[in-house]
Amino acid sequence: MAEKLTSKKAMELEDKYGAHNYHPLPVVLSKGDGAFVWDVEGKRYFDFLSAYSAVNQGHSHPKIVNAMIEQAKKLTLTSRAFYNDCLGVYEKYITEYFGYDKVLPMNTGAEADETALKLCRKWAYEVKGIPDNEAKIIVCENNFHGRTITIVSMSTDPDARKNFGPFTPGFITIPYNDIPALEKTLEDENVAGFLVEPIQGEAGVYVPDEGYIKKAYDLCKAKNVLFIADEVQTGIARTGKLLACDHENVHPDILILGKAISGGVFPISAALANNEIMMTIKPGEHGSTFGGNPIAAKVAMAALEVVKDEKLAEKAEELGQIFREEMMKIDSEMIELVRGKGLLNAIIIKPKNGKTAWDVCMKMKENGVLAKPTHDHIIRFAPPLIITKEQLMEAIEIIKKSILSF
Ligand code: IF1
Repeated sequence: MAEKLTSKKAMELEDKYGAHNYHPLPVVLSKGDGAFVWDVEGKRYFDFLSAYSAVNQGHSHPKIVNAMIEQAKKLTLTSRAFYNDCLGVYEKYITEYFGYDKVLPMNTGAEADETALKLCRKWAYEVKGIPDNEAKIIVCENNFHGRTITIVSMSTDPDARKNFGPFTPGFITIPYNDIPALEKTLEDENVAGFLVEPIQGEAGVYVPDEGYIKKAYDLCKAKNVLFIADEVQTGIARTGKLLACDHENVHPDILILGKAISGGVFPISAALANNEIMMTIKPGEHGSTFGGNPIAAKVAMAALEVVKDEKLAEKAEELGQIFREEMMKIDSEMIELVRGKGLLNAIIIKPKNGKTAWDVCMKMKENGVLAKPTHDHIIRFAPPLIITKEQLMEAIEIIKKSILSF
């Protein structure tokens, strides 16, 4: 009988045989259902990370899992060398769902961001008429768009860039939430696009001023520059609307989706755009082995259906307000700031007696809530959007107790 895998053994295996490209919280999960996950020893936790907002529909949502199982038994992968009976149906579904002419299906968020960058450059040369190899794309400081070398070429995070050079040229960095800086940079005739997160997730749930996204969009349109929204983390109902851009009625020229487009069941991402942009890519100019595979097509349709059927955006809006109100009531000098939108929230922790955000997360883990610090002093809270009000209140009590224990 193979020895039962303990948490300790599981962590040892990862340490010995896996790359050390993460420093996980010391908890080994083996089961997920709805807002909960269980560790190997059977202890239950509220999941307040949702795999960085990929599990918005809750762990192992039956409708999504069944869609995957049914399709997997029938046809898993054809590649795009041939047609199949799932992709076109999915493409119609998702383009009507978000209001675009076409979709380019990929797998990870980074691939969808790379696709958006390629579409923007292609459009720059073949539609806007920017001189060859002169196209520039504006990005924001403290952005996060993935881990490929071109994407970290846009990053301002030293840890993301150190010893990964040389970097891809053609990017201009401006401060986030700074309209004058954007206006000035748009004077450059060779600017083709502006790539921005409607809320900067990794930077610590940095919510820009009201109206920032709309003003940025308008400035881009006035200069025939593409407004490209990376909604990999903020999309799919997380911030209280289907898309974070919906809070300001902005319809991005290129929309980048990932994570919860699959409910965390399968790696699925997409770039959506209208024909003027999308048709600049011709057969053989871009693609991916798994992009738009039959399982992804069925899983994404089921996951998006759940968002509508279970009114996850409305729930995120309502429960998010309760969460922030309750966090602001906690009488602790460790809580410097509470910020967020919908159920994408964060608290900025001020260290106390040497205790940091990591210690708060370890205490919450002990008490049954899983969350993880980003940038040392910020704790992000992003539960699955299917969490009930009662469950949220129970988790809030645990968070309060944990913080007040210092
Ligand atoms: C990690 C956080 C990081 C993203 C946005 C694209 C991607 C992401 C706005 C790329 C991915 C993940 C990646 C994961 C941790 C998490 C993350 F912001 F969500 F917390 F890293 F910053 N655009 N975010 O947030 O999508 O290729 O990963 O599918 O890399 O550590 P991906």
